Amino acid sequence: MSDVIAALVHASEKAAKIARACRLEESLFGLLIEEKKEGEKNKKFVTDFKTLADVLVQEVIKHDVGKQFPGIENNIFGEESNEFMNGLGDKIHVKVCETEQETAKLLSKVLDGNMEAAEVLARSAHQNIVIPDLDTGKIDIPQDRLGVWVDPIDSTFQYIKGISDSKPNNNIYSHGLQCVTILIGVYDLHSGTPIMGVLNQPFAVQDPETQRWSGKYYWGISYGTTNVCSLRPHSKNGDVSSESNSVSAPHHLKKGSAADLEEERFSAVLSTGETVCVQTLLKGACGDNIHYAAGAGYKSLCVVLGFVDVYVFSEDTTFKWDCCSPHAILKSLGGGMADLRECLRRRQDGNLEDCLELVYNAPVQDAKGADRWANKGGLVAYRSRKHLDAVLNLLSGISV
Ligand code: 2IP
Ligand code: CA
Repeated sequence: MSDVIAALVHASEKAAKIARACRLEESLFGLLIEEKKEGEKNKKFVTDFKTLADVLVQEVIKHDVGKQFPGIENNIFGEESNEFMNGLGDKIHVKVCETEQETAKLLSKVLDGNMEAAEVLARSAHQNIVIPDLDTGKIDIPQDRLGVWVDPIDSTFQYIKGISDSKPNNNIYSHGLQCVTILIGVYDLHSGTPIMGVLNQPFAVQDPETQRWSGKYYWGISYGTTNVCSLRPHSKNGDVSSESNSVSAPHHLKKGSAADLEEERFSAVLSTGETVCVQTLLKGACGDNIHYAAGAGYKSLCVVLGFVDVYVFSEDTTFKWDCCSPHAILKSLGGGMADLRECLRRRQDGNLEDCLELVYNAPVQDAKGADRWANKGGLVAYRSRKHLDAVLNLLSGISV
């Protein structure tokens, strides 16, 4: 099964290349933007966008992973539908075809006959990519238990805006291309628990001379008693992961009255869409250690990398595809992603220990479109249980 994570990392790297290729060419990028249909709209944005890059990335992931593990493609789900409308009003189902030429021909229909652009995209969809060995060890997970959530491009808004000169504060980018992520999460179809995640940041570092972007990726597996994460085994060789590890060193606190107080303190990253009430409570507890950032995937990454202790969101505008991948990675690191409201409800009923983690196999009843897969109760992403408890203590009074 370690082959599955390698296939997912491989697919995410190809996806990242496509995402970068689409941004490189301004005119091409302009061509790719299309409004979402009513049922698919994330209600938070007045204007939300579906891009061909988004759809193509999702189809590439389906195609490549399905080719290696036949059957799995039927259990790969995502935010995007592959139906696309071109300028002439023709409905086209975007997919990766057998050959590069066939894919180019299909894409040219979406691009109103722009064969040059279609060929560039088809080339990136069919390109060969080599990734280093992942060093996962041997893990056996029955393939027919696996479901996959894909968010081909999270933070589409930042992707479309394309700001490249945003500056980080305490390692955290509040906006900009750095907040864009590609999320591939695997879960158990029966229990709904997350098992593996790949989180790819296609625009992680920009070369100041060439202006070219390079990406980073992170993965984790949490299955039974096995927990493996890219941030651990690779911590000594100076690669992506060791750099992230160096900033994520946990601070160990001594027990005692002052230390207990310290334990209540934590740092958090929030959405700018967070409610005033929750923001006020968190500001009171975290002081200056409150940050704001775009992208559900990117905020989760800030927790994965230890830039902050928690990502709290009390609203219902994140979805299963936003969370499955980072959730699996956090789980592999000893943390998780809890359903905020359900945890608070259980506490109010006197069950202090009983927390509900997000699950990925159950749609919201009576909901339609994207809302079927919304995280209705909000979320808390955390690396350590004590930080989850601190958040729940703090928010125990909000209405559930
Ligand atoms: C969005 C994206 C937004 C996020 C929202 C997600 O996904 O991650 O940035 O809002 O919850 O659903 P916020 O940045 O306020 O957390 P997408 O970009 O794929 O629509
Ligand atoms: Ca998303």
